[in-house]
Amino acid sequence: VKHPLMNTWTLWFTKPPSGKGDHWNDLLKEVISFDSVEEFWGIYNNITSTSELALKSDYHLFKKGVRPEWEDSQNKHGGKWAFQFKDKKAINIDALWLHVMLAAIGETLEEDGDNEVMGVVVNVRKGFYRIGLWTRTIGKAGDGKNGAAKGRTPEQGREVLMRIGKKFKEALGLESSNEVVEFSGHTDSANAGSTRAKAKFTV
Ligand code: M7G
Repeated sequence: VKHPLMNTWTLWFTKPPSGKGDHWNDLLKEVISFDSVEEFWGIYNNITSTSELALKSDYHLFKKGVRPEWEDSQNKHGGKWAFQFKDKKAINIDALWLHVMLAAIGETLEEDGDNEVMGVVVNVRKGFYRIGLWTRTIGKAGDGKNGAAKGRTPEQGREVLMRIGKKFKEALGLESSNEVVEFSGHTDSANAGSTRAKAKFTV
């Protein structure tokens, strides 16, 4: 018996650069897609755990049809909630990342009709692990373009993103801590040349 997921998900991997000629596009690889709980566990049990990945590796778990890139048509007006765990030895990154993946595929991060969650990402870096949640919009009003969500006022758009941010913070086990989870638009990230763009909202 297979227990179907609400969506089909694709796992992607960014391998660390091997030489100086490597670009983002050479390093990002599509791994596998799945649409059931059983397939998820089969894959999870057979891939390298995050704690064993080399520095500069990433896992990306995105809805099928969305590339884990700012440039994708479904990401280009969006942003992300993200948190950096700077004390890498103090946390269990494998448990945290598993929890976040289960929240994503179990659809507990957003409500029916939000249509915001594009995927989740873990970055393995020298000084931190970062876990991110990518959203389709940045909570503006409008007609579905330029960071807006159709049929939502700016206030409603922002409320949806804040509610998702709170759920994400819970999935990270940070709900009762003083730590701050930050939201930033991908356009800011792209312009800053790094993911450390100025946060628009925090939870
Ligand atoms: P990062 O891995 O998000 O954060 O971005 P880091 O600075 O903590 O390592 C690192 C670099 O990877 C960026 O400066 C870009 O050169 C490249 N990069 C990352 N992302 C998510 C993208 C993307 O979506 N599109 C493109 N073109 N480059 C990206």
